[in-house]
Amino acid sequence: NYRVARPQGYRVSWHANPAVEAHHFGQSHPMKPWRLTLTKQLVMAYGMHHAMDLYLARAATYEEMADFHEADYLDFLRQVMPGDIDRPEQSDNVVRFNFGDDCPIFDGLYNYCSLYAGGTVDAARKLCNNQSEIAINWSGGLHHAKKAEASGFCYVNDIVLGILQLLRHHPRVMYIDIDVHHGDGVEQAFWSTDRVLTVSFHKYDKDNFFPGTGALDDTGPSHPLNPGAHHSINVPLNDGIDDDSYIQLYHEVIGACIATYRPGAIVLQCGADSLGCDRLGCFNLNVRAHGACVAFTKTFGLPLLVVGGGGYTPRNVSRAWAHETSILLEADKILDPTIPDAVAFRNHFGPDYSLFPPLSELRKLENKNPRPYLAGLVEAVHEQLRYIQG
Ligand code: ZLV
Ligand code: CA
Ligand code: ZN
Repeated sequence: NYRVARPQGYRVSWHANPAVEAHHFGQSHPMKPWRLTLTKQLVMAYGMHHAMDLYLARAATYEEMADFHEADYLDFLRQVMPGDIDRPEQSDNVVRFNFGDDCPIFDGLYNYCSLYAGGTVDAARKLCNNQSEIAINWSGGLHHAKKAEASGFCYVNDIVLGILQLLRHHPRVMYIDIDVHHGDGVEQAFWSTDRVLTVSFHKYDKDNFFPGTGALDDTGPSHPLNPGAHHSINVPLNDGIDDDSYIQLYHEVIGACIATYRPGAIVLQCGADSLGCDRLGCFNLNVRAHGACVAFTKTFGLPLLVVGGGGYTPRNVSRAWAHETSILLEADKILDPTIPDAVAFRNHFGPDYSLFPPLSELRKLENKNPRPYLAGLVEAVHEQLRYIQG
């Protein structure tokens, strides 16, 4: 038992393939795979790579992706070319599979998808073999992809593929999603099973915020013969939620869910678009509060698969994910909050050069989540948990 041999903390593995970082969604598209380069530079400048097992992610195979995705869809994804978006003979499939402005067809698309998916599948397998206790893939977390449809910048649902691996070893897996958007693709994939409990915190506005699902009462198919009933937990929020409210809500909801459901493993999607100052988000969290969710999740000591997700202000995405890497390594207390002189692209972190810039003060945002509203959410979750067995 290496917990004795390594009193320092858990065995942490890092799964990445640098080829992912070089892909481009297009000039004006908010998704920038380059944010992964920035994250890696910070992690290395702090020397954190010395404290983890580093794995070069393989590309997921077609067959591995077909564990969730339909062959028709994967065939299209594999052969499609950038110009096809305007080719009449492809237009049926472009529409059917939802390619377009949110999900553009760019150079190397299939390579990009299979690499980020491979990282998550590898990470899940390391956890199953006991070769890792906490496995990280910041390039994964693409929670909107459906079995035969691209959606919201996501093409292959690496999270679903990772959970399917974990389900080979664990009777129950819990999925937690702190991206500002609803984790609809993961929720839908496991809508009919009681072996996965999905919990998403997100901005909810049916008509004006993507994807428009994830209301408090969307709790799973309610038919009494369906085991998946009640196994989707949604925590719908309004603009401007602040650090203290979010952390308290997270502790209450996640603490209660884990106590009731008793999962064998946890998958945590750490979308960084829930930070203040995100280009697409509307919450008001600082890096430390986002990290506090990761820290709390880790306290349960369960096998933990950590993935990225959204995050559209690259300098802050990389700060959050570097900080969260340090939390998982139990090195957060010893990192200098001033970003090391030697970091590549250091100019991106000015003028403060801090890991913890005052994001919540940079853009004045009213917190439209009054205390009684949040208390009502917690109460509703407790009520829902009465239907769930661990
Ligand atoms: O962070 O998009 O609102 C995980 C994640 O959760 C929409 N899409 C849909 C509904 C109508 N469309 C808008 C089409 C716009 C296409 C291009 C943008 C371009 C520039 C700036 C912002 C956007 C954009 N798109 C903002 N929000 C959207 C959403 C998709 C959000 C996906 C979040 C993904 C990675
Ligand atoms: Ca979410
Ligand atoms: Zn998002």
